Amino acid sequence: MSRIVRALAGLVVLLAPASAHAVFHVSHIGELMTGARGDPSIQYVEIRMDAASQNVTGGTRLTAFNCDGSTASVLLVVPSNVPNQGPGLHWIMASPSAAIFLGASGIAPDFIWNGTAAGAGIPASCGMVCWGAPGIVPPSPSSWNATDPNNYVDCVAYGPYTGPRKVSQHDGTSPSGTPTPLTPGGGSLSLTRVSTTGNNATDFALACPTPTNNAGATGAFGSCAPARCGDVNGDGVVDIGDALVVAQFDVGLRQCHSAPFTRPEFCDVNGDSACNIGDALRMAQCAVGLIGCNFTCQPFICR
Ligand SMILES: [Ca+2]
Ligand SMILES: [Ca+2]
Repeated sequence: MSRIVRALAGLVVLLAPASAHAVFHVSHIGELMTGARGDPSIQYVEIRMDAASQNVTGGTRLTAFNCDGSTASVLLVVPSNVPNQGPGLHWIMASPSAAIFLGASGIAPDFIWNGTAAGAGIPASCGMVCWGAPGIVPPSPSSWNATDPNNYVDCVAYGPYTGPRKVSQHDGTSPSGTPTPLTPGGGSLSLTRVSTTGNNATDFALACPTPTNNAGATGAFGSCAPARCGDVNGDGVVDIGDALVVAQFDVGLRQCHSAPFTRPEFCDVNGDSACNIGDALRMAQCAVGLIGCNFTCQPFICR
């Protein structure tokens, strides 16, 4: 019996450091979206746990930085832990209220903030969103600086963001690297993590939103055609309709992210970092079968 007790005691000693160093920060921002269903205040940030026991979330912060990083707005101090833990599990923080987010997505958020107030939202076209806290367990929020990206577990910088980024790798967390040129504010697609290399530019893609709460329920904001280069009107195909929208944009008749030009990110099919008649021509050529339609897009950002 005593041998078993000793073995168990040894096991506890072996396991203790691992659990003590990993109660919330072996996680990443999995998804980020603002402007779902055409409502700028409907926003969410989804966290994905990458290991067990990452549910000690109470006291962590969600903070949005503006385009040059000169302002950092704390959107939410997470009020409690989440009940469920395990690798691959998620939880979400959403705006503007539980009822409105439930109505828009079909699922209940785990936590909410009110993004309708000025400065209380995730910027649509340029910025950075950080979540987390320093330390082994989240310390008192008043004890640490919310404007320093290095204090967080994960940061996602996007668009032409020029402010400070996360370079720290404390407790095994990832740096943010180069901002992704993609943006979370298109209204139909979310900024979705596809890898965890520590470089936002390669770790994120636009995809149909799949906000998933801590109970494992996944929501949606109506029908969503998968992301496709050249499909600037988001109807799932690249055809003459897209060419027309781009031609109209080129002469100033269309605005980015205003229907039908809902996905300007997929305009630059010829890779010259601009969206103009040259792209419309290629889309038209693809529509009539002169060239293939499997384009590769350079992200094009309307400012
Ligand atoms: Ca289309
Ligand atoms: Ca182009």
